[in-house]
Amino acid sequence: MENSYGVTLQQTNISATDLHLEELRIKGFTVLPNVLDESLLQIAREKLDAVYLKQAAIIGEDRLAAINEKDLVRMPFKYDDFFLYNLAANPKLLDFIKLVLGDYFILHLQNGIINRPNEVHHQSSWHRDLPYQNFVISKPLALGSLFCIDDFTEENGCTQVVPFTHKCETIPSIEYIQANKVPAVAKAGSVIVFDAMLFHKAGYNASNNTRRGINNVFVTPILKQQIDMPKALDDKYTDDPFLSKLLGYDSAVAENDIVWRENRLKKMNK
Ligand SMILES: O=C(O)CCC(=O)C(=O)O
Ligand SMILES: [Fe+2]
Repeated sequence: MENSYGVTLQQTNISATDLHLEELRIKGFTVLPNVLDESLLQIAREKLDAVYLKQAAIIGEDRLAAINEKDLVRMPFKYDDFFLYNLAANPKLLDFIKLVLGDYFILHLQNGIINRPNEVHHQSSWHRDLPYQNFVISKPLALGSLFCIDDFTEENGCTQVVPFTHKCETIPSIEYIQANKVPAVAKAGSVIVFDAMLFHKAGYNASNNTRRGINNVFVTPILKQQIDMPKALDDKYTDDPFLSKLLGYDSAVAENDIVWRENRLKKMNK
């Protein structure tokens, strides 16, 4: 039992979830353990590598490298719905996300990171997941959910975060970052949930094994998606109300005023 004195107001937590919420709110990140089991992780590793090869064949690895996209897998769930059902729409994860973003949020992006030994990855530059934005807001608009597909260790270049920076309008100095960054060490199968405004980066992989992660960013539907998922998916999943909401079909920008009103009539059952 921790002692304290002079305290008249203190948060009390009832469940483990309450502590995760508290960490996310104060530090800007938390680690949810045991979201994926080893059998799913094994499949995820193979499938992620396979989707990357497919994407590299489409665009060309040299051209990917030229735009800082090497070893980055964009929208893997478009190529294999394994990444939709088990990751982006994972019920255990979404139950948690809902506690923060409320009932209406959409998937903004799904990115796979393949952090190979002794190679510098583009994600190993400090950034926010809502890039170019510098503001402080009382509740998050966007949450990152980084699935650890392999163990995240200091040696293999786990994510580095600067706690509390989701509450900093201005990015702190290089000296501050150096002195205050922390490694987000986590077991494979965990999900690092973080405020998208938290300053973070991938670490340098000095081990002999690849470190894979898959980030899913969820946003309030007033923010646009990184890729227009309804268009990219060609009406797939529209027969599933839950997925069509999550994937942004229901909050897509109306083509014009008439369509907007037709949608409203439909929504209000008129
Ligand atoms: O690879 C990591 O640990 C971080 C990845 C990342 O920052 C991202 O996907 O936005
Ligand atoms: Fe990131």
